[in-house]
Amino acid sequence: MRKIIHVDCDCFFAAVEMRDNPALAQVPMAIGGRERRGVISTCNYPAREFGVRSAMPVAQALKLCPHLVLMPGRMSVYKQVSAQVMAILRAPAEQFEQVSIDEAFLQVDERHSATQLAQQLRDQIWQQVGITVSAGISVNKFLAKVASDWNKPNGQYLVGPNDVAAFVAPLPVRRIPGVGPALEQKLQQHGIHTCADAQAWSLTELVRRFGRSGATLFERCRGLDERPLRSERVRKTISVEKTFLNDLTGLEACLEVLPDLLQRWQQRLMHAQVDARSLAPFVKVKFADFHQTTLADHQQDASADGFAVLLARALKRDQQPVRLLGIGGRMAAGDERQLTLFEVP
Ligand code: TTP
Ligand code: MG
Repeated sequence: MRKIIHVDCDCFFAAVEMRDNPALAQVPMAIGGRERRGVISTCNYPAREFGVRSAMPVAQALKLCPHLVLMPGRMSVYKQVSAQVMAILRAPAEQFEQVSIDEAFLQVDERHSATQLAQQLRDQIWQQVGITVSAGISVNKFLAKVASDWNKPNGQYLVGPNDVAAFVAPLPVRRIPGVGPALEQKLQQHGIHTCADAQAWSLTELVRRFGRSGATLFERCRGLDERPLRSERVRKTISVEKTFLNDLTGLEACLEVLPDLLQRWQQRLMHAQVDARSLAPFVKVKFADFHQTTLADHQQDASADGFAVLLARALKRDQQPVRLLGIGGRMAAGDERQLTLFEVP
């Protein structure tokens, strides 16, 4: 039996703002611009009591909560905080999958208490990063994800192997990731509101009525989910590019910047400990009107000469001046692990 923990930060962007300015914790506050047609990214829990929600137009949020404090948002800070959180979560995991900026799955050693580990990680994030997170612990990704919402904010919930049947039976099908409003409505028309309702249907019937979603529903409504954690995306290419202050005109001008690009690219390869000879070269050209083209050729070497040939051919595709040039190399299929092991920072 696997042990999976799903961790999701509480009102993430808002939590970072409240950490840096604790006065904001006492008032309803949201991240969102006052510009026309702006939407709310997220809001703190006091704001949620007024009905303010993510993706809601700012104008509507202000109607629900006229004294809502609006913050413009600081994406670069949120990314840094996210990286800190992810580093803490990744450390004890046997397998790790980051799902979004504030959310990740960990698969942990079956011999350890996942409940204790989750508590420990939440404490550590609070102490070292200064925000609260919630966790769900269960035997698969689906159940862990639903469980992390159960005691939100700043809580955790365990769905143990013996609790699965009782946990899913009353669960509204809408809580199953992948069941959106449209499918929910369709299911309701067939009398399916909860997982228990769906369990009464055979696999054949579910698939006949709802296609592939029906097959997934058949599993999820029983609390089944075999999906493995998807570890880091495999890196298949290494490339560098440059946007020019003034557009370049003609092949000559483009060839002049090639040595500089090549040098930067070779540095990347060195860091990644990858041999240029194992890569198929490609060039990328973005023209003045932002039209973009990529040209690859396995017959060419990933060398100065090879790139020059590709560049000449790519430029023939459009007569416009060039605003961006890029060069890169693609791993041959099956050779990808090398790049994963030596990820470039
Ligand atoms: P969520 O985890 O969906 O939301 P949250 O962390 O703000 O709140 P919760 O406590 O319910 O988990 O999203 C994470 C961040 O992603 C959120 O802080 C802001 C951003 N985001 C948007 O910018 N727009 C959106 O519509 C959503 C849903 C999230
Ligand atoms: Mg969140």
